[in-house]
Amino acid sequence: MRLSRAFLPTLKETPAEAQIVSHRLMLRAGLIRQTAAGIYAWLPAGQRVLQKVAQIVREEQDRAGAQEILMPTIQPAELWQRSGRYDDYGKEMLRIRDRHDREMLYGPTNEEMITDIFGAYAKSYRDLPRNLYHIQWKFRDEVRPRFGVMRGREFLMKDAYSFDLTKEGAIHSYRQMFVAYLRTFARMGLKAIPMQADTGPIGGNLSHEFIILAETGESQVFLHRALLDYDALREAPDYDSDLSHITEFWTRHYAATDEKHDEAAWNAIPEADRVSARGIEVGHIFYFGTKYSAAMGLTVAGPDGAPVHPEMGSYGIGVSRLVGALIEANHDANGIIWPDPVAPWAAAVINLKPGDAATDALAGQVYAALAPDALLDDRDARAGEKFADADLMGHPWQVIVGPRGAAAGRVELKRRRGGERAEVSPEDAIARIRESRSA
Ligand code: 5CA
Repeated sequence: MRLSRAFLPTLKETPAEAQIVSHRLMLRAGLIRQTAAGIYAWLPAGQRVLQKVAQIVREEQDRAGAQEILMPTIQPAELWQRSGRYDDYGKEMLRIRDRHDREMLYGPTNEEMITDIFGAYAKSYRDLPRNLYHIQWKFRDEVRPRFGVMRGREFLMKDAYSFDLTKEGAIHSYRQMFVAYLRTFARMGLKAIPMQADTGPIGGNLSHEFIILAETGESQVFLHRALLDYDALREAPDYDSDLSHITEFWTRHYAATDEKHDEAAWNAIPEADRVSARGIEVGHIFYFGTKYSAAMGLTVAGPDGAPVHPEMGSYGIGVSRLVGALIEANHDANGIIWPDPVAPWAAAVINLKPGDAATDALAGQVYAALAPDALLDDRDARAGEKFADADLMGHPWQVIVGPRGAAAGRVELKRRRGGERAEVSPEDAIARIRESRSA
C-alpha cells in the first residue's frame, strides 16, 4: 500500500479520553475509531493486526484438534431459558425483540448454542470427544467499558467448546487447550501465565485465567516467582499423548487471581518468591462437567447403551483485547513496537525524495519485492514526519531510501525494536525482513 493513497490516519496529539498507553497509541496510530461507548470500528492497520492475531489463534486451535465453525451473533432467548441463564445474566446481556416480538439477544458467549447444535447430531459415545470453536463478535453491556478494546462492550472472542464421554476425557481436553494457549501467546511474543481463577457466570470448578503481567492490568494476581521465566514448550506437544507433564509445573506452583487467592498457601511461599502484581486476562478456560448438557437435555448413548450427558468445557481468548495487551507489552515513547508475527506490515519503505527518479526507482523496487506485506511512504512530506509516523505505527523494519543511497545502490535498514541502523544492499534488506517475518 502506498501511503499517498492509503487510509492510515495518524494523530499527533494525544487523545484526552484515553487513560492507558495502549488505548492512546491505538487511537494515535489509527488502528481504531470509537463509534459508541465501548464499541469500535477497526481501521485498516488495526484490522490487519486483528486478523494476524486471529490467525495465530486459529492455527493453534486447529493444531490442538479443534474444528472451526461460525455461529451467529444473535441468539434466541429460548436457548438461554433452557439452560436457566436467561435471568441470571442480568443487565450485561443486550436483549432485543424482532418484528414478531420474539425475544432475542446479542450473544455474550455460546455455551447454550453449541450444546444445542452439537446435540442435534451427537448420538453415541463414538461422536466424542469433539472440540468446536469459532472466532466471533460478542456483546456484553459492561457497566464501565474502558481502556479502549481492553474492556469493550462489543469485542472479538475465540471460544471453543469440548464434549467428552468421561471426566478424565474432559480433563485431557482441558489440558489440550491449556497447552494450545501457552503456544498461542508465546507465538505472539507474550508471556501469559495460567492462574487459578473464579468461574463466574460460566460455572464449574476448574478454571484458569491466562494473565499477562502489566501495571495497567485490571486483575490483581499472586504468583510464585518461578513461573515468571519458566518455559515448557521447547518442542511441539503431541496433543494425543498425556499432557500432564507439561501442565504440571503450573499446578505445582502457586498462581491465583484475587478472587481465588488463598492466604495460607501464599504465606507458605518463601517471601522472596512471592510476586504480587497487576495483569491483563487474555484467556480463560473452564471445565464445568455436565452443567449445560444436563440442563439442556443433551445425551448420547454410552458404550453400554445407557444415555450419558457429555462432560463439557469452554475456552475463551480475547482476540480484540490481545491487540491492546500486545501494545501494553511492546511500545516506547515514540509509539508501538509490533512483534514480527502480528505486525500489520513487515516494513515501511520510506522514500525521502519522491520525484527523484533514482530514489523512486530504488524505493519502488524494494517495495515491490515486499508487497503486499509493506507500506511505501511516497508522500510529499518532511522526512521527520515520515520517520515519526513509521515509529508511531510500529513497523518492525524501516527501509530508508534517499538520493545519496540510491546513487550508490544502498538503503538504510532500521530495526524499530532497539533502533539499530545499517547501510545495506536492497537485496539484504529484503532478505532480512522476509526472514524475521517467517521465523
Ligand atoms: N464462555 C467462556 C469461555 S469461551 C467465556 O466467555 N469466558 S470469559 O468470559 O472469560 O471471556 C473470555 C475472554 O474474552 C476473556 O479472557 C477476555 O480475554 C475476553 N473478554 C471478556 N470480556 C471482555 C470485554 N468486555 N472486552 C474485551 N475482551 C473481553
